[in-house]
Amino acid sequence: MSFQKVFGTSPDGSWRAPGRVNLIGEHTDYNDGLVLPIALPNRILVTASKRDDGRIAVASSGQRGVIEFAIDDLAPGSVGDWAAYPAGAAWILRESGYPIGGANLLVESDLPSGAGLSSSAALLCATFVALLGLRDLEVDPAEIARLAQKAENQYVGAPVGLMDQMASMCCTEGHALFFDIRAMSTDQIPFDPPADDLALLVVDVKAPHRHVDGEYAARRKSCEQAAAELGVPALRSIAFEDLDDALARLSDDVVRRRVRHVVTEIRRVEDAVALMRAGKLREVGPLFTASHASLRDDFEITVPELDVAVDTALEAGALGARMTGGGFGGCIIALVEASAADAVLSAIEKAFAEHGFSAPSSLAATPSAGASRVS
Ligand code: GAF
Repeated sequence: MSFQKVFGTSPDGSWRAPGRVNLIGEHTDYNDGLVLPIALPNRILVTASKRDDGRIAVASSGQRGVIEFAIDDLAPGSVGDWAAYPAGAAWILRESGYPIGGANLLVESDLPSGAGLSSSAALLCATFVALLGLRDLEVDPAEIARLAQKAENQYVGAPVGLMDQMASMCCTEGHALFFDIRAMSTDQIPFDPPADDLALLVVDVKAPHRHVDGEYAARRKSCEQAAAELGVPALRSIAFEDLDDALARLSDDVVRRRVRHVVTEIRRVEDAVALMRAGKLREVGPLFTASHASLRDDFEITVPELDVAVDTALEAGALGARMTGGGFGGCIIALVEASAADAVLSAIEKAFAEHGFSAPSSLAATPSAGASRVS
């Protein structure tokens, strides 16, 4: 799609923001916990030109037409569908006092949407870096991530945590981002499976999910209710060693299982990071598998496609496998010996055909850099 053809002017620059896969630490971010995502090479690209009339026009190579709105008229929910994301970015920038003027934005993507790879956060982050970059406004990447979360929570209405935006803004090439939400601190953990003759497979099980629906919000609400019942600000405050005592104080069995997932998952992130720092990447595999079991049995956010993909990967020799992202579809990751990668992928394809599921697809999980200006 030619920028010149769509907007009748030439662009001032292009900015990219990547999607992510989370290695471990699922549904822990909104509990003030720990997460460990990597950014993908797949990204959303926003090509932009300045306007000085206070208006933003957005077009997407995947959608028909141009959507245009005045920044001053924006209010939560005022622009719908995919354009809600760029509109939400402009709205929170206006609310936060950033002088963004106006812009033409062309959105292009090689990041599958609805696959749990954080295309929403990537679209938001790419819009932020483009709108700020057009005006040479320098803003700390973690602050942009926080603004992107606010836009998604308050403008789009999706109660997501802060992991995806931080991954899109703050990941670095060759590393996983160890992000402690309570401390708002980050550490870059070297992550290079090929150096250990390993591979990280990412398999899209093609059972699309959405966060705006009730299940994600319901999980978040149970966690917040449990924290209130236990008298703590967030479930992060429950130490792994105190888990049994905490569970005994909760009245509802479902809530008890939600809490058990969150507290044990935070411990698994700590264990995974310790193993990676010690150069024992192979030993992280069983933690992936334990995470999946917890998400399936205690948090109840897996679907048959995710469970079949994980079980098949393990039967075919994976060192560990788990669903990644918000759940109810999306992708699994599997840590495998590099020599076994093809066999594991073929086994998953075969199992999907036998179950009558849509054919899965895989993508390269090279740990990549966060958002940046491209040209
Ligand atoms: C989605 C959300 F957007 C994240 O904030 C996080 O909660 C994740 O699901 C689950 O770990 O990607």
